[in-house]
Amino acid sequence: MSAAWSPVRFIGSFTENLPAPSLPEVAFAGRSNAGKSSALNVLLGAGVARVSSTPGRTQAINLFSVNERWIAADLPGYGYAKVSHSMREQWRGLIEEYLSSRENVRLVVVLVDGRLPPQALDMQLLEWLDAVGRPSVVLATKTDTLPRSKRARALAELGEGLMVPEHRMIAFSAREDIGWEPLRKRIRAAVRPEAG
Ligand SMILES: Nc1nc2c(ncn2[C@@H]2O[C@H](COP(=O)(O)OP(=O)(O)OP(=O)(O)O)[C@@H](O)[C@H]2O)c(=O)[nH]1
Ligand SMILES: [Mg+2]
Repeated sequence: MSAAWSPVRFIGSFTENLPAPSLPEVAFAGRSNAGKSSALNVLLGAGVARVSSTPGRTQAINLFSVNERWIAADLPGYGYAKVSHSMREQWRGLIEEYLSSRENVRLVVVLVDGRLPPQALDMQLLEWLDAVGRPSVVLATKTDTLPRSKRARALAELGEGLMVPEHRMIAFSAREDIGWEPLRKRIRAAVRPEAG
């Protein structure tokens, strides 16, 4: 697929005391079931999604070194209805602390289910990222399920609903080669040494 993106090395699973910021970092966030594991599979290989779905690690921030050049941070999924209030608060604390204070985060990839109308929780996260000055892109997943003729319009409408400009929206599918190169390109640009 892309030799420059391997090897991928699991650094660890953290709810506190993250390793000191070093390489440029790209964070992946999204509602539960948005398609994060599937997208990480495409991008970085199956091992990443496997680690991230191991019980006990799903509520933590999982860090992976990619070719020792940048770090992928897999953030716990949000919006899962069965999670207790205190868990939700814990999640918010962990994520907010991470996203607001970790200085090496160059880009946040927010995955949203491209089949659904704009979701309040996604909007809140995106608005909050803007407010704290964190660059973000929206990865609209599962695009393969939409008729080809409707994809462009659907992406535009989702962007309008989320109030995210077109240049920060990427249509994506983990099943078909849709959006893979645009996503990689975006990440490459974000982690370039001179970009920081
Ligand atoms: N058609 C289609 N289905 C997808 C795609 N990506 C994910 N899915 C499906 O959507 C469901 C959730 O995908 P995951 O990748 O497990 O999503 P997740 O965000 O990691 O979900 P959790 O970790 O369980 O919160 C699964 O049934 C996937 O098969 C895609 O690009 N196209
Ligand atoms: Mg997952």
